[in-house]
Amino acid sequence: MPEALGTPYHAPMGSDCLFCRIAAGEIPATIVRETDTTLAFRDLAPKAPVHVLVIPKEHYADVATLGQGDPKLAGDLLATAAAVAEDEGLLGDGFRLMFNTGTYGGQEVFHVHAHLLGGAPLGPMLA
Ligand code: D5M
Repeated sequence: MPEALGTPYHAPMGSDCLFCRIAAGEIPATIVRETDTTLAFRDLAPKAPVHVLVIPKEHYADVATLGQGDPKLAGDLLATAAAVAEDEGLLGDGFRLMFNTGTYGGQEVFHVHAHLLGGAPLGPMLA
């Protein structure tokens, strides 16, 4: 079995966390939207014509931890994702918003992030 989500193993904090460092401005990123609580920036290895990552500035390891720990902040993240989808012209044809979560979910960076993907037909999720 994988480690339980939200355990310290999955929660590098502060300067050990890549996305905390992006949120702090210590590592450059192509930022497309920022609010008081969230940040959206382009993925370094895009899997679609539009591929933006949306994070809370505060560190939560994964979406399970965020959703249970701060539902208001989870809502802020969704609102930012929707605003970016509108800015990127994705509302007409649609888009995919997904959270890889934990080991089985294929999560590689343990600071919760939504992948916003669009700009082309993405096909079925589980082909
Ligand atoms: O996805 C982690 C994602 O993070 C993956 O699509 C690459 C992206 N990534 C990694 N480093 C950076 C930087 N520095 N800028 C932008 N994007 C980055 P996961 O869901 O954890 O597998």
